[in-house]
Amino acid sequence: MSKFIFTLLASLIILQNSAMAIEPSSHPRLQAIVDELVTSGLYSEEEINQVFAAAEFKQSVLDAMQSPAEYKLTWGKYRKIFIQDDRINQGVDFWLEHQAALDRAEQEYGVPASMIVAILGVESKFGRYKGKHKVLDSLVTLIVGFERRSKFFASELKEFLILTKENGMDPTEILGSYAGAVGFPQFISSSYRNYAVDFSGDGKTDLIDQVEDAIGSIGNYFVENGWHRGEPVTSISHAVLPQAVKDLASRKRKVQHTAAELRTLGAPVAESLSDDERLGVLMLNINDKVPDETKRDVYLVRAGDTACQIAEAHKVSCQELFRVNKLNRRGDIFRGQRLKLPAQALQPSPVAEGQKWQVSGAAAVANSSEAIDETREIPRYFFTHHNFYVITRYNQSVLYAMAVQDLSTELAKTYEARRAAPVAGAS
Ligand SMILES: [Ca+2]
Repeated sequence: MSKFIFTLLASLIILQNSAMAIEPSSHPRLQAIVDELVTSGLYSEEEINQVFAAAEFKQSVLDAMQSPAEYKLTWGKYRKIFIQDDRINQGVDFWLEHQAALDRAEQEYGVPASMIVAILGVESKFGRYKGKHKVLDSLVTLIVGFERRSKFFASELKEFLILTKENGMDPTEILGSYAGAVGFPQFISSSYRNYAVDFSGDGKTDLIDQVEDAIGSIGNYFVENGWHRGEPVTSISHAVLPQAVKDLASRKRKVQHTAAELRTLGAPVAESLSDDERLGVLMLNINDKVPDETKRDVYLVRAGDTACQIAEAHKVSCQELFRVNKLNRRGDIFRGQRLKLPAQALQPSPVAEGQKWQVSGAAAVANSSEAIDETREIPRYFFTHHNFYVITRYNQSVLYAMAVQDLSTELAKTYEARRAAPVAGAS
């Protein structure tokens, strides 16, 4: 049997079993990591073989990868996961409990305590959900089974193996998300190595068990990604704006307009902002789709789909779908592949009354049975500031950034109210 056929068969066997050991030699990217770490002297051959002997392919990881919340939920549902009393109250408890570290991080990094708490709330519910997947299994599975991002996850696996070695952690035991993010702030390995800090000062940088390190590391992450101390995230939430300003609304992940330009169009930009301050305009509205710039234009291929059927269903030409996705002439696609949809498929269509917010464009299914949050029915226009886009460095979705910002605002309100209120039972 040729080596190629053998490798192919081995891969197929691996893919058919939900949990099974993986040989590094079964995949060139795994073998490259082994070679590099052994050559560099960081791992002995025996040591790295022991690590890989413990790695298992997990179908559950691939399944989870196919349906992250930003794809499958409407903005209304997505927001509700995070903006709810339970999470807000736990967040304020967390804030009061770790007040000193949060104050220190706010001072040192200029990132408000409410923002750090909000990130922890969205990422792990303040450390309650740090992930149940073995990071080693997740990363190996994604390298072997998630072709589109195999290269990225291979890079993360290498970082993970260096990270654990440098920090004296057992790489076969660390738990995290299905995508390999760990600890209170759910850092992936490259972020851990680049941005984590020892904020507790005990000589260890531990995002899994040391909450103080997690708090400081989020502050540092934000600063390293361009956070501007003292600046707002979003400024107004406004339903009535001149049409010319509304027309500027986009979900591009950058600040595109100067305050002067917006003022000329009649936008109520805060007087405190100088003319050269750069802002984005973001709109969230129940009657329009709420496409996410990074994720909206995607169709998840199901078993039995053909490229041209997908094109037809989305009213674009076969040719255009091939071109945008760089498909070969046969239009080969595979189950689980994310196909980009060309621009003409993304024009907002008339929306039936009662239809929900839609997140992911054509891939989202309207759900009219769910009760609509009345307070969110009016269009919300925001001026987004530079700091808003720093949040999208943490997670590329503008919906994520908006959920974090909304949670941060709610946390700050409840925190102030709790501090102002007399302690229950005190006389
Ligand atoms: Ca520490």
